[in-house]
Amino acid sequence: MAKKKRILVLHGPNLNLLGKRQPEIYGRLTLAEINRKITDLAGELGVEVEIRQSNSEGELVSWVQEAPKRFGAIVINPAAYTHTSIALRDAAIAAEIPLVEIHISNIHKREDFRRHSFLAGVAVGQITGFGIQSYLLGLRAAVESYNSGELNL
Ligand code: CA2
Repeated sequence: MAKKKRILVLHGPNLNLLGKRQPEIYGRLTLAEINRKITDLAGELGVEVEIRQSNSEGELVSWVQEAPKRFGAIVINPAAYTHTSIALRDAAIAAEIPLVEIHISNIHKREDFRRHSFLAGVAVGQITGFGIQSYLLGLRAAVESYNSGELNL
């Protein structure tokens, strides 16, 4: 039997607080509940997901760097590092596997500083503003990119 495709799902800083603060922006589901929905969809799509969260930029950079050894694509909500991290962008370029950037809120409808993403230019694409559905749409997009062999360059 063919080996299942593996996709790495990364949550950036403060997303461990989901469901506990600012529900008007980020919804009422906790991170564990969102992860469950991602895992359920992965099952339906016939792929395996590994899901991690970190508040540390360095840890996220290392995970993106190492991803190609075990995963065929990355779905990432870089959270605030979206707007600040050249290091994450450089790691994404080096990884050379499709990376899909997602956001729960629509970053283009919020403060000006959220409109710029350092990752968007090296991602396959950006999905923003669909609430927690953004993760599920992102997973679908990552599977499509993985299947079509598209690189994030
Ligand atoms: O909309 C998104 O998904 C963001 O990536 C979320 C980030 C924000 O900095 C980006 O501009 C857009 C913030 C994540 C913080 O998550 C919290 C969740 C609950 C309570 C407080 C923060």
